[in-house]
Amino acid sequence: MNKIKGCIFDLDGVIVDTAKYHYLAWSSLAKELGIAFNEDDNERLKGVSRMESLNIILSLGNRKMTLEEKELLADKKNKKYVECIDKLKEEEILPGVKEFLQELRNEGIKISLGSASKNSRFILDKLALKNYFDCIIDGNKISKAKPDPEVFLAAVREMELKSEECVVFEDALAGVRAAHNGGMKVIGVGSEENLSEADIVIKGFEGISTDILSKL
Ligand code: B16
Ligand code: MG
Repeated sequence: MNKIKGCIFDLDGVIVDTAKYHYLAWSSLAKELGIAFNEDDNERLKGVSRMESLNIILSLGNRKMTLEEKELLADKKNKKYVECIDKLKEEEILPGVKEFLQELRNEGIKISLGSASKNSRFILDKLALKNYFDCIIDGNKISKAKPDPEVFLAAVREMELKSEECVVFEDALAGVRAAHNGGMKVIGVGSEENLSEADIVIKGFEGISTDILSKL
């Protein structure tokens, strides 16, 4: 196998736990709409785009809306979410992530973001992590949701590498499938149970060094 020359990171659930802030914002909107929405429902929104998340919530309440109404609601949710992430602190970077990114930089391995979030740059700024990234591919640059490989293929292209030279770090099954669909290796971040399709699964980055790349 080719030596790994590029690493692509999902954001939510891999670099920082923003799912809890998405949950706060979506539950406040769901409450306003009179739709019951709990943490289990929130699991279904991980890695899914903003509009698709809203569609899932509306379907939970058997509600139909026009595109215009949905756009207003999605904007409202995002305002609430941005209020929450405006307070994000560097301490919220998941354990071991910064050290791992630094090790990749030291070894000359390229780093890209591959996230569905349109707030990615804002979040990386808040966490003071932007300088680690050679490129940022996010929801503003892509239109197809994971498991479509569009987001990761764009990252590979921007890093000027080949898919087989890259590995994706993902916490969502749709993301694992997207990476495989694009011909990349995947390291799942989370539980073996949810991510068994990944090439390797790690619980998190604590104690993980770049040696893991040679195990792929
Ligand atoms: P935004 P990821 C995803 O981030 C989240 O997991 C998902 O819950 C969210 O709906 C999506 O970003 C869009 O986020 O509303 O900020 O554009 O896991 O792909 O990094
Ligand atoms: Mg994620």
